[in-house]
Amino acid sequence: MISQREPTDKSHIRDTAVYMNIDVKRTTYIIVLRLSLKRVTMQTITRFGVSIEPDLLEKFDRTMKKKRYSNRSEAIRDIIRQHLINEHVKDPNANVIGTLTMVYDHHSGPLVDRLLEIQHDHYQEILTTTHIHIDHDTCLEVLVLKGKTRNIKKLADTIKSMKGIKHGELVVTQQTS
Ligand code: NI
Repeated sequence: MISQREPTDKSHIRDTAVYMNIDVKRTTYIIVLRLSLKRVTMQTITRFGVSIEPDLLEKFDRTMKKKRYSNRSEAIRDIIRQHLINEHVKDPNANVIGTLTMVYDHHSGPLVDRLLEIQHDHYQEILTTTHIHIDHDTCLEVLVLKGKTRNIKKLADTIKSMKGIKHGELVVTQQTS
């Protein structure tokens, strides 16, 4: 059984009024429920049970504590969200947003010119760029990207495979939840 926190916002209870008018002779019951809009729109939490081998659960709990989760529910919710995002961004036509982080030596032949050229070719996908000079030779550059998975991955792969790029990492998420 998974322990789960109740929603902490209890303000809807304050706004809930119940009026009862009971006419016993007529045996009619009129019940008026006035619920606040907040109560109606508040997302409910569903509890569910999970069957799991003890040793697997033990490993999960160890990892969960290492990652600073205070309870299993929060950890499981994050894993589910991550899984859904991973599935979403797999679709070549999905709208994604993310970053490409790269490290390179700016002395590496025509790399800088080529990088600029590629970025101008993809101005529609690149929202912004940040360049930091790490030391005399090395640069860290971050591109903030937005567009279809297909185009973003193609751009990232083109840059990452260029001679002189020491490290490149693409991180994407879905544009809206
Ligand atoms: Ni630099």
